[in-house]
Amino acid sequence: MLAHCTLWPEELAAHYRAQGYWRGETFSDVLDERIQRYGEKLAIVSDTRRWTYQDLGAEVERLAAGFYALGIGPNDRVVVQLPNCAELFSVIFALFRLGALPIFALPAHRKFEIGHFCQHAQAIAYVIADQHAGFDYRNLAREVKASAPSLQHVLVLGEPGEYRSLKHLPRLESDLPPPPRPADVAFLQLSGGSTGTPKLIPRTHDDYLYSIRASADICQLTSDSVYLSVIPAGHNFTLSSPGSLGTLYAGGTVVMCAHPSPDVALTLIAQERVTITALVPPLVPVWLDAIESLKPDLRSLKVLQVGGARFNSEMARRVTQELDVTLQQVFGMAEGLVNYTRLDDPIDVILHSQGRPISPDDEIRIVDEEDQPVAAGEIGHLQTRGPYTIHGYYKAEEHNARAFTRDGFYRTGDMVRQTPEGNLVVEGRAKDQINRGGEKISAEEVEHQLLAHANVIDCAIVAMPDAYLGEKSCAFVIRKNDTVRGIDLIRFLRECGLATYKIPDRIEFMTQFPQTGVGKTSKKHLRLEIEARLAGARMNP
Ligand code: OOB
Repeated sequence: MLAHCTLWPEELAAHYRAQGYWRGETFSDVLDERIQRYGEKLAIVSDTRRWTYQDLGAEVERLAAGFYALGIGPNDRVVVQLPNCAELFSVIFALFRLGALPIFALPAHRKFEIGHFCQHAQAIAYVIADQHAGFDYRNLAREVKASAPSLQHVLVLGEPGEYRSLKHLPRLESDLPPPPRPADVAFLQLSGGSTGTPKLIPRTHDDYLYSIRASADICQLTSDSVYLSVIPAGHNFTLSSPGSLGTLYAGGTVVMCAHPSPDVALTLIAQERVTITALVPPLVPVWLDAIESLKPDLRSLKVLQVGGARFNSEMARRVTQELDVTLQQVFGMAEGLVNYTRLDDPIDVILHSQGRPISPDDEIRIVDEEDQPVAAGEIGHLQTRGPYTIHGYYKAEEHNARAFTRDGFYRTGDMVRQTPEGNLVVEGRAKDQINRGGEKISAEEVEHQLLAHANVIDCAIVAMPDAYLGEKSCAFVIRKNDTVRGIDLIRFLRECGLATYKIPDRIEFMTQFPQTGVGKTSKKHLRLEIEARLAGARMNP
C-alpha cells in the first residue's frame, strides 16, 4: 500500500462494498475481461493507429514486461505526459498491471510542474512523446532530470534522442509481480489547486472504477458508443466522466483527437461516427461557428457534454437550438464528486443547472462560513463525501487538515445552491483559484513565483472577466521601482518554467493594495478594480 495516503475509514469502505459500488476489481481485471469479450472490436483510434481490444492487450503486456525489466514495479511513481494518443492507454494499463502509479501530467506542464511532481512523489520514470504541438519534450526532460535525482528513466514515444524508446524495452527474464489489489491506489491525479504547490490525488481501483461504471451508465454508453477525446486525455473529465475509460469499460471505441481545433475534431466525428464527446465551455461557440460554415456530417453524434467551468445558459440554449444532440452539463472535480444533468432531464434543468451527483451515497452539504448548513435553496460552500471522493491528498498532511472536515468531507471551494429537485447550480468560488476556460490556476502558486523577482515587493493574482474564456488572470504588483515592466515579469515567469496557461494575462501596477478589515489584501476589491480598469479602457480606448 502506498504510504502518505489517507483513504476511506473502514466503516465507510465496508458500506461502499456492501452497496456494490466497490466490486473488488482492478483495471487489469476489467481490461482482461474486455479483451475476452470484445477481442476483435475496435478499442482505440489515433492518428495512424487502429487498435482492437486484442491489440491494446498485447501492447499492455509488452510494456508491462519491459517496464518491469527496467525496474519499475509496485508503488513506483511514473509521471506520464503524453498528448492524446493510443499509447497513453497502453502505458497506463501496463503501469496499472504492475501496481506502479501513473501521475497524469498535462501536455501544457513545463519544468516547474513536472519538476515538482517528480520531486514530491519521488518519481522514478517519466514518459513523454518526442514532440507535440511544436514543443520538444526531450528538452524538458533534460531540464527536469537535472532537478529530480529520483528519476532513473525517461521513456519516449517516437525518436528517443539520448533516452529510451517505448518501442525498445528490455526483455523480461522473470515473471511479472503479483497484480495490485482493488483497494490499492491506482494512480495520482492532479488537483486544480488553490495552494502554493500542486497537490496529488490518490485514486484507488475500487473507487475510480465505480465512478467510471456509474458514469458510463448515466451517459448510456454501450459497446456501440464511440467517444471522441478532445481535451487533454489525462484530465478527469475526458478520462473518466465517462470519458475514454468509461467507453473502454462499456466495450466501445475511443477516438483520440490530437489537436482540439474544430476542423480536425469535426472531421473525426463524421469519419468515425462518433456518438459522444466532451468540451470545455470556450470551445462551444468555436465549434458552433465551425459547424455552421463547414456543415460536417454530425448525424452520429448523440450527446455533447460541457463542463470544467461555468457554462452560460444562453450558450447552452444555442447548442440545443442549433444541434440535434442531447446537451449534458458536467460539474466535477479530480478529487472525486461528479455531477451530471441526466440525458432525459427537462430542458430547463439541462440549461440552468450543473446536474446531480453520480451516487446515492454522494453526501452533499451546503454550509456557511461556520460550517453550518444554509437554508434550503440558499447559496453556500459545497462539502462532499462519498464512494469516489478522496479523504486526503498524497503527502499533504497539513493541507489535508484544512481541505477536509473532521468527519471526512472534502471542502470543494465551490459556492453552490441546490434546487428542490436536487440539482446543483454553481454560483461562484471561495477558493483562491482562476478557472481559465476549464484550466485551473492556483493564484498562490503563481504569486510565489512572482515574489521571487527582485523588483516585486508584493503581488496578488485575481480572475478578470473574459468574453471568450470566461475568466483570465490578472496580476496586481507593487514594484520596488518602475524600471521593471510587465513584460519583464512575464519573461521571468516563463523562465521559471511555469505552464503557459498560468502566466498572467495582464499585469497591473499599484502602489498599495486595498485591505480587508483584518489587514489582508482584499482580492474582492482587486477584482472590482480590474473590472473598473477594463471598463474604463473600453470607454476611452
Ligand atoms: C474538472 O475537474 P478539475 O479538478 O479540473 O476542477 C474542478 C473544479 C470544480 O471544483 C469547480 O470549481 C470547477 O472545476 N468546475 C466547474 C464545472 N466543472 C468543474 N465550475 C462550474 N461549472 C462546471 N460545470 O473540471 C472536472 C472533472 C470531472 C468532470 C468534469 C470536470
